[in-house]
Amino acid sequence: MDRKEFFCTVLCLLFLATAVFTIPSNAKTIQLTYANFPPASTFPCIQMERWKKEVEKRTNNRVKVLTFPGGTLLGAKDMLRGVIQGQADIGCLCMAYQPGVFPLTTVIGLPLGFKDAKTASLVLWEIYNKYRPKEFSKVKVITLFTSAPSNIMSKVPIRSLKDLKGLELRASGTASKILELLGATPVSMPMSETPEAIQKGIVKGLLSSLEVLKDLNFAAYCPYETITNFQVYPFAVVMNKQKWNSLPKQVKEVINSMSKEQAAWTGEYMDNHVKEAIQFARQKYNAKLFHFSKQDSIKAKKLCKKVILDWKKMAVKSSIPADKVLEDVYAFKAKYEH
Ligand code: 3IO
Repeated sequence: MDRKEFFCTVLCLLFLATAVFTIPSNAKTIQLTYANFPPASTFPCIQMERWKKEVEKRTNNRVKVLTFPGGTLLGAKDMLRGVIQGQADIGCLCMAYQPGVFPLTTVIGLPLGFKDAKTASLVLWEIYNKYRPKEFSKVKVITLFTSAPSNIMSKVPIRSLKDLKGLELRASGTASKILELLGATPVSMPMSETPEAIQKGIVKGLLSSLEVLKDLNFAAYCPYETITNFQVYPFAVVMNKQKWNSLPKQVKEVINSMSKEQAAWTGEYMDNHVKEAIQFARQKYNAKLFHFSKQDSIKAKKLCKKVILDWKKMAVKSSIPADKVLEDVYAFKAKYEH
C-alpha cells in the first residue's frame, strides 16, 4: 500500500478503536438518582455523598449517582411512595415520619437504652436482615442507620420533668409519644420543616440528636440542651425494585457488599459529629448542658415503658413475633456494644 492508503488505514483503525472503547462504555453508564429530604449539611446527606463516591469508585465509574438533597426531588413524607413509583431511583427516609408504615423495624426507635448511633445502626441492619419484614417488600433496601440518641434542645432551660410540662417541642414518631408521656406538648413534623418552626417560635425546641446544633445551626436558637438519650430515629435507604432488577450482577454485588458497612460508617460519623457539634454550640453560642436528677431519670424511664408495651400490642396485631424481635434486638445490642 502507498503512504496515503497507510494513513487511511491507521485513521480507520484509530476511529474503530475509539468507537469500541469509548462509545459502548459511555452507553453502558448507569445513572441512579438519589433523593434526600434534609439539607446537604446534615448526616443523611453526608452518608449519601459517601455512598455515591464509594459506589462510583467500586464500579469503576460504571455507575453514576446523581444526588438531590434538601427535598429537591422528593420530600420527607413522599420518599417511600416516590421511590416505589420511580420518581427517584433511590430515596432516604426516616421511619418515624410515617407512623404505622414500618411496624417491625421501628422497634429500634423504642427507648431501649442505645448509647450510640453505630450500635443502633448495626442492630437495625441485623434485625432487618434476619426478619426481612414485608414493610420493605416493594423496594430494595440499600442500607439502614439511625440518628444518635435524642436529647432536648430548647430556647428555655429544662432541668427537670417539671420544666417540661406543657412545653411545645418538635419531635416525630416514638419521640413524640415519649414527650407526651412526660407531660410535654409534642408537635410532630419532619426535620426538614423544623428550622422554620423554631425560627418562627411555633415550637420552643426539639427532641433529636445534637449534631443539628451545628448542621442546622439550631444552637443559635436553642442554647439549652438536656441530655436524656431517650431513643434513636431509624432511617432506611431504599431503591426502586425494577431499577434494582435491571442492574448488572457486578453492580448489585458492589451495592450489597456495602449495606452493613454503610450502616456502620454512618453511625460512626454521627457519633463523632455529635461531639463536634456540642463543642461548636458551647464555643459559638455558650450552650449549656443539663442532666435530669437521678429521681427524674428513673421516673422518665418508668413512664417511657408504655411505648414499649404499646409497640408490642401493635406488633402482635400485625403478626410480628414481638417478644422474639425484642429479644433479638437486646442480643444484637449486647453483641455490638463494647
Ligand atoms: C435527623 C433528620 C434529618 C437531618 C438530621 C437529623 N438528625 C437527626 C435526625 C433524626 C430525625 O429524623 C428527626 O426528625 O429528628
